Amino acid sequence: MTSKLKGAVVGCGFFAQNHLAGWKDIQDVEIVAVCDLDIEKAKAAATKFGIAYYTDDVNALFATQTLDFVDLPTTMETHESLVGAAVEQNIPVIVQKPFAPDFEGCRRMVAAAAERNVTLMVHEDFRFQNVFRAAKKIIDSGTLGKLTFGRFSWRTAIDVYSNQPYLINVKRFMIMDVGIHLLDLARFLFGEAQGVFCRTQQIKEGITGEDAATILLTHDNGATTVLDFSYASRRHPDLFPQTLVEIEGTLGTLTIGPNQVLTVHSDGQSREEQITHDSHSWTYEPWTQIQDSVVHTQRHFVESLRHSIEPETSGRDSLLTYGLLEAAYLSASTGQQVVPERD
Ligand code: NAD
Ligand code: 89V
Repeated sequence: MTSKLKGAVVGCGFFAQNHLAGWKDIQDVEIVAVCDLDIEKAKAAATKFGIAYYTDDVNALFATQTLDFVDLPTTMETHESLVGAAVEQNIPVIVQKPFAPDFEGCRRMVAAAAERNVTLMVHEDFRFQNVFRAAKKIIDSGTLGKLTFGRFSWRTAIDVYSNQPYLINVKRFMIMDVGIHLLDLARFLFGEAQGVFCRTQQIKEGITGEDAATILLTHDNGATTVLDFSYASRRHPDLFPQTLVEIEGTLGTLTIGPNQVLTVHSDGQSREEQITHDSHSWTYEPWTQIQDSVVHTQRHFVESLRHSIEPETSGRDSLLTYGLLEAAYLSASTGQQVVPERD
């Protein structure tokens, strides 16, 4: 029997509630401490999740607790200093997306972790949804042949601003908040991309950044993917938070339709399966799919620590995703296709 990994959660806001609940579902992890600048939030989390230690000071946390890892479900402008503080103590880190407000910040965190050989993973959860793990297996089996085209579509009018009011005032909004998930998915399923074209739109009045975007990627393997996503799409039913997908290859097609119905057409035959998310006692609609993927992401982090392997969405790997994001913003502002930076 190996002993439980002892972790701390820094940041006890809106999305951290899912992290805290998720860690409870992982048998070989114990969250021993929580921290939030707002001591009331830290105290509430400690009470709700039965955690002995809470504080509003991350330095006190590191000074008093023996930790195997730290989880940072805070907003991006806090990541560099918090990651830096953990890495300085040689404590492995999992940090929420977006990784940092700019590419340089991402690079500095990756360099700091590499210098001390400390595991750094970005909590990028879409690729850990059951339906995308199933799609990846089918692609890797060769059933679709060589991939030629993909479309990833995420469109909703959910009121994101009530739970995450800071999104009203961010300059880089939709690509940072949701596009980043689709860029990671495109890399996960199609591999790296060498060309990025992007158009952004601001549809809702009174916000600072874009709330819709369309990105076209040219992949190294010759495939084209289109990523379209919007917080201003008034559809019925509203499928939040589902991603609809079409993937074409030389031998067949794969689609992910509403309610995670995955269909494969290949070799003159069609098969259809609903790939549901796992159920947990604490999840609720419409967030269940995302909440379930939080647990899968956390498990992957724990397995990476247990087996001393680099996580799929390590800080280093995530630089490739953030290179695409930077290229998308540059393309949107110049109207030109952009070659992404790769390191
Ligand atoms: P939030 O503002 O509700 O919570 C952040 C908390 O961190 C706040 O309570 C704040 O006081 C605390 N904090 C900030 N700096 C701190 C510090 N130095 N020490 C201790 N506590 C500190 O934010 P949120 O809406 O929960 O979002 C957090 C992150 O989660 C964002 O980056 C967001 O994009 C991401 N998110 C991801 C998903 C997903 O599906 N993966 C969904 C929603 C949000
Ligand atoms: O931050 C996020 O990832 C969220 C989402 C709704 C996509 O979970 O905004």
